[in-house]
Amino acid sequence: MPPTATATSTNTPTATATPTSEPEPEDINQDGSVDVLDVQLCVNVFLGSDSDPAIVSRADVNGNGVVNVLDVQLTVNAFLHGQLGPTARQRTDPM
Ligand SMILES: [Ca+2]
Ligand SMILES: [Ca+2]
Repeated sequence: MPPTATATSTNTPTATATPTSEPEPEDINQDGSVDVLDVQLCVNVFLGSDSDPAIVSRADVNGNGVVNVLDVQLTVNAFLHGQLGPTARQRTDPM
């Protein structure tokens, strides 16, 4: 009696990755990446220790006219997501 070969095909459609040409809104210093420096800038504006108009306007990440803890939270989230992003996107690789 030959063993029956069970072919399990787990073909998941891969989402087309759209290249992000525009800078992320959380990239407050506009150096091309959201990192701890952007978090620091947002916190500085929130605390009132940074009054540079260009920084202040960009620190308002959600664009509601004020820089508060929500903008800091968005920047922190973008920072953490950027760190976890590349690893999370490799989960569709077959083992
Ligand atoms: Ca940055
Ligand atoms: Ca805001």
